[in-house]
Amino acid sequence: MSDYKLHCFAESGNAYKVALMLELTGQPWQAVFVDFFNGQTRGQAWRDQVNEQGEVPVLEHAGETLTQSALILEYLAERTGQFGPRDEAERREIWRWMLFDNHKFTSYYASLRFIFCLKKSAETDVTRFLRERATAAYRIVDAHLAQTPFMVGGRLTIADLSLAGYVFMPEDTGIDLKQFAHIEAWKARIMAMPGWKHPYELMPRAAAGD
Ligand SMILES: N[C@@H](CCC(=O)N[C@@H](CS)C(=O)NCC(=O)O)C(=O)O
Repeated sequence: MSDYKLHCFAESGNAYKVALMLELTGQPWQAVFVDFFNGQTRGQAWRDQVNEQGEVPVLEHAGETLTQSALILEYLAERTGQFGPRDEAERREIWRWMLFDNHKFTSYYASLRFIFCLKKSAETDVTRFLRERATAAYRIVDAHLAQTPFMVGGRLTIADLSLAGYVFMPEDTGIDLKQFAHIEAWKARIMAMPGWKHPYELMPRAAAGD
């Protein structure tokens, strides 16, 4: 029996952060498919019974229901003893990058990808604004990674797993990701971790035609 149940869907980079953590730490886990594109997370039943914030990912474990990927990553680091901070200074540094990720790096990129690639919106001021903001956040992370192989403490931590949510997604957002050479090298280091899997391989998708 799986210890962990992760409510997720393949296209969710926020869920991928948690799925990859479970996979890299070798936890038995089970994916529960969320039909996001048909509005499941917007329904009252989902909000009443699963997550009042109306978001994926949701992790069920040992009678607890956890939401917010950064908090879930910290929970898993504490329970597995892997990829967490070694001291208080590292803990603060990890949270500093996870907050930056949630507010800017993931947030602008994921919104752009959703509107432009998945919803196939035309180019508008909104897509241009999101691309500019996402590019600025990528530039900041790229500059940090020019000095260190991983975000905090020179080794893979949950800060990297948080920032890595969307970087393996294949859709073309109109940002030339090859310009971020240090991010590309960091991605290769993450892909080399034993147990790494692509998000579309790790989490369930709606059946074709759904
Ligand atoms: N800060 C949240 C963001 C979660 C999030 O935005 N999830 C998306 C799917 S990838 C979602 O459920 N969005 C629904 C909505 O915003 O209405 C986290 O890191 O868990």
